[in-house]
Amino acid sequence: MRLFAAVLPPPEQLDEIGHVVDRLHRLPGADGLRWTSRPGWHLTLAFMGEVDEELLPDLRVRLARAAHRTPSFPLRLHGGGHFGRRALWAGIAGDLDELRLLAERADAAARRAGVPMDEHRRYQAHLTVARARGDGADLHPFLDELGTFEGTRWEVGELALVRSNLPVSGVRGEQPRYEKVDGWPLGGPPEGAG
Ligand code: 2AM
Repeated sequence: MRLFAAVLPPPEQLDEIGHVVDRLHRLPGADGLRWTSRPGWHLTLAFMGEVDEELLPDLRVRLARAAHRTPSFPLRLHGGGHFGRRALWAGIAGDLDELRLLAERADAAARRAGVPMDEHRRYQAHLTVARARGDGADLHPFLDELGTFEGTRWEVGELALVRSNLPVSGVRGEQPRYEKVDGWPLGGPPEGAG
């Protein structure tokens, strides 16, 4: 199955960015973008791609350990950014050092469990709200609106393992469906307890 590790912002914070994205939908050019589906909004920590079922038990143990080693930390959604002309995202502020550490630990957990991971790119925390079709699009009008957004703070308390179900219908613009398959508390109980 296709998997990734993620932080899932709470509903209140997703509503806040949801209101901004509602406004983005009304801007010229919005129909040309593919807007990501809200129930699936997440901050990717480590993308694993197809993972063999037989690796799952060890992967789970290692992700639990990665979560356990990381104390909970504050984040908020803040402003926006883009990857070239292709992806439009909400940015993240708060304890980015701890977020980056959690991403590195999730990546290392997957690697050690035998998941072939891509080479490291610099970790850029983001929440993708839209992707451009074809050759890309001018995302600046959307960035102007996103730029002033300041979300409220929340305490990240969980590392989630999420399954990505790719669309099978062939309907143009259909989005992957994301499904949380497991989660581990940050900081967790002492190892060996229980
Ligand atoms: P994105 O939001 O920047 O597109 C599930 O596909 C999640 O994993 C997405 O949030 C996506 O990031 C991220 N991801 C990272 N590398 C990926 C890859 N090579 N293929 C698909 N998704 C990837």
